[in-house]
Amino acid sequence: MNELLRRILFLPDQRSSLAREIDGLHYLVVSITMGGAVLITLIGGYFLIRYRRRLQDTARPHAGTLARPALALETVALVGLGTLFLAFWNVGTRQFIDLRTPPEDTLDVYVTGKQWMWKFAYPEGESMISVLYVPARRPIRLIMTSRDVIHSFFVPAFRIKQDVLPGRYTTAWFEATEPGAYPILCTEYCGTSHSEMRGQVIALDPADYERWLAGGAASTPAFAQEAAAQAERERAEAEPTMPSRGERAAARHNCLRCHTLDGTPHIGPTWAGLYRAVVPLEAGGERIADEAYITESIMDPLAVMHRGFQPVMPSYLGQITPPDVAAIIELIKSIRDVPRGPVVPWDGGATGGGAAAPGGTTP
Ligand code: HEC
Ligand SMILES: [Cu+2]
Repeated sequence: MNELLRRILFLPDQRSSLAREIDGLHYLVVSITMGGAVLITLIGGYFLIRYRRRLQDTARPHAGTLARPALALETVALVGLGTLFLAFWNVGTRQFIDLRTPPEDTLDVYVTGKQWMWKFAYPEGESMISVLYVPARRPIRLIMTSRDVIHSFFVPAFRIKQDVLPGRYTTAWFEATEPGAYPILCTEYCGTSHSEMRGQVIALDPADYERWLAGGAASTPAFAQEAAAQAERERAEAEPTMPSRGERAAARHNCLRCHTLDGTPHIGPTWAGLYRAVVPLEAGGERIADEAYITESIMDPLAVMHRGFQPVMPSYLGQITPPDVAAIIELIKSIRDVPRGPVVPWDGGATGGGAAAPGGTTP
């Protein structure tokens, strides 16, 4: 019966000590509400036919004749619904308390959510990303917090779901009933790659778990290695790429107020097609726009002025972190094939073109 209902409702396997109980309440609520809906539809249909208006009835309404039995029926229905509500509430509360109260002898794991991955740390010192190894048939308590926004830790097979908040700890517990790999999902929309914020709980036989503790991932059974490899692939996909991080850094530092990414002229030279282009310098001579030149332009813009542009770019020395500079360089590299026209300062839309001096061109 459990198996049939589980399949009808498309629920995943029940693999924690509490999963079956939680599904039980779910089945109860779903079957009673479905039963109620069918009953009401049948009674409604019957009344529709039985009491439909016939031609000869027009002068003789039914009203008033049923007052007493109707009242009795209504009382029965109300008491019945009230009892049902109390029954749901009773079972639900008890389950909630079970879910909130971990047993005494739990194994504790610290969980940190961040855009867009799960990190796990064991009190003994191990830590890992995306993959949580636990022994099966042993209660595990998760002590969770977030480094950035609200996330939610969800393991469908265990029927646990708990919000994870920045600046606060929340807890959840489970006991995996058998070894296996169980997907973790984030169920609180947390930004662009929310849907890729995944992971795996790998429940191992206690003996295998000891082996993992001693020898690491290489000494786990094949299913565990496969699941760990998949989690690693998913994590790599969720990781933001260098150019996209560069675009965010450039926006944060207001670079994009003066520079464009699509080749259109602006206050500063466009970044489209800049990488490895030949840049004519105000002081005479020219430079190839490689990593060194780009970094110099960011740290000491007046020392390497692009010919024809105004000396308005501030120095970012001490203002910008090396990872941000690297990400911006990767962004500039990623648009080296975007076509750029003659690189001249934007004339502010003034009539006649103004003082646009000849700029550099791509070789
Ligand atoms: C106030 C406008 C302004 C801002 C803000 C600004 N720049 Fe510039 N940038 C310029 C101008 C004008 C030039 C050309 C003159 C020069 O080389 O200093 C330039 C030149 C450059 C160059 C050399 C390009 C070339 O073709 O020679 C790079 C690289 C650059 N900026 C990167 C950045 C980065 C990265 C930021 C943000 C961290 C930034 N700029 C912020 C105006 C700006
Ligand atoms: Cu999330």
